[in-house]
Amino acid sequence: MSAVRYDALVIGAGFSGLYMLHRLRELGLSVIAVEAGENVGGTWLFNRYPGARCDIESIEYSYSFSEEIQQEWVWTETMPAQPEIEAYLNFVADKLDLRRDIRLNTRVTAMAFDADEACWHLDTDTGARFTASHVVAASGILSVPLEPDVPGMDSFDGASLFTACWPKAGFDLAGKRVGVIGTGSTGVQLIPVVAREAGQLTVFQRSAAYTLPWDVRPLPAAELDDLKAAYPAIRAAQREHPVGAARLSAFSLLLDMLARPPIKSATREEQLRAIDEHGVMGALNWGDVFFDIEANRMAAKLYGEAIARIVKDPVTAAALVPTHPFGCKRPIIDQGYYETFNRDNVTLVDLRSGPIRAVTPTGISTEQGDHDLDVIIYATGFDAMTGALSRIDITGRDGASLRQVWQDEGPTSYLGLAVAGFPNLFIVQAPGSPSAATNFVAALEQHVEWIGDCIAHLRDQGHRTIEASPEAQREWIEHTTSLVEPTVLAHPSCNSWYNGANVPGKKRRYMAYTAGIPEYRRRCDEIAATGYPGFELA
Ligand code: N01
Repeated sequence: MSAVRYDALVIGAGFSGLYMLHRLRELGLSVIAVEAGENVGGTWLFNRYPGARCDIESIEYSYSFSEEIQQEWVWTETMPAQPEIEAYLNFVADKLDLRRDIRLNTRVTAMAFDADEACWHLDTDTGARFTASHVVAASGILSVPLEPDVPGMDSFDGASLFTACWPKAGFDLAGKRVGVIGTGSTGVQLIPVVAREAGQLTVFQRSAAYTLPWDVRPLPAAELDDLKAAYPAIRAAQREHPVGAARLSAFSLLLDMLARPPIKSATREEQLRAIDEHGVMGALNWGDVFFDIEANRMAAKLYGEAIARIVKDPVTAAALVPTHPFGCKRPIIDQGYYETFNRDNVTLVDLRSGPIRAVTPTGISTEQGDHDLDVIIYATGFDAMTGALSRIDITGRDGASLRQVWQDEGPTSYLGLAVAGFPNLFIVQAPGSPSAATNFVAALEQHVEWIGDCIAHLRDQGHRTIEASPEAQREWIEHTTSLVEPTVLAHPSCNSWYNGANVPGKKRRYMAYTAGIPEYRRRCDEIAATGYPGFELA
């Protein structure tokens, strides 16, 4: 098939891709979005598992660029569940008439930069080929599920379900013996819901979670109307907030902790009063937990005491206490997670006392014993930040392979937006961007707008290419790394997808920019206003 040439091609039609397509179209460019899925929605299309929900308030986890959209769309809960976000993104796609420029069920498999023509040639799994002067990868930071490497997975006679590609029609778990592997954000959301439905639930936990209880409530129409009327102030506050969410969220909770007194100078009575009054939240709510590993361990111990007040079986309660520092993995909020372990039909298997040996035809065999199951649910995480683009064969200038660069140098970029050696390729929320440490929607809007302005500038000034310089890239990564060095995030016991530790062989580096979106925006804007230093424009 012959290639069609566009001014720009967007990879992905999730939250980032939809807005990028709209923005570029508004600039008068010919643009197409190519999406592997059967519909728009990205992560909010695939992660349809029971209990899937956002942990940021709907009125902040939504596009701010269109007054019409934010006034028309009706959120029904304070924190939106997956079906509502999927419906919202479909509404946006229709409202902005985006579908005519989206090619669904089409996965980009390879792309190569043509230096003579200053463009990218792209191949897809349908055989359709495209050529575009600019490519914007809006392929998501958590879009490639990580299948665990457990021997015998294929031998299981029951049903194997993966949270990140949950069946569209749902799955009836009623009365079944269900095993869940994984207790990250996904597992913690899923487990209470499955426990209510399944006959028997066995949770296989390798790392215990820190998770804070949270009430999600319906948003009455009158309250939503008030919020909509207050949108100018809400969006302005959000814009100035380091995590891009000024109202309460999992992230803002952590930020608020920084202003609290240190646990190290709290008396035992003060510590106990904290968990008397605020439960598990009170255990962690101290100003020194992010900077002092000893303080962090004290908080973890207190956290264990708070769990023991909820979970009745003392062995289960002890097994639920995390052994990694608080803050290393993403903050989690839950609806009734610990209470779930008081149910008669729920059993916790602490894999720290004996790991999984294999999946067998009848269930899961661990070093502690065997468990017969009808269904196994894998909630085992993602190859985050670099996973999606590493699975495309991307060849930049002089034959450079992006997959190889990230393998050799670790997850690198300039400004979390572009990688040296890959001209005219922008990445929405690449490693080194605020992304994973913030409200993703606020972060992506800033990126989409900056990228759109940059491409318009190139067009207006007659530049054919833009490319990050290796020096600027090195300095940027040194800067982002230095930001986490004084914190527990840099502690060797901190293992998470944020630093690639969950993927065997992935070079370890903390991948998010942690100085907050306003400071990040200031830096990006300054670069744009001063002729794009750190980039070569040709
Ligand atoms: O993935 P995770 P997730 N045997 O990597 C375990 C976003 N999100 O999908 O920690 C046994 O956090 C693994 O154990 P360990 C959010 O950004 C947001 O839960 O490696 N266990 C861990 O317990 C989040 O951070 C929302 O020891 C195995 C779990 O699987 C990100 O997505 C909701 C294993 C993976 O946890 C990812 O969360 C959901 C094995 N072989 C997700 N392999 C909200 O907005 C892995 N594990 C609320």
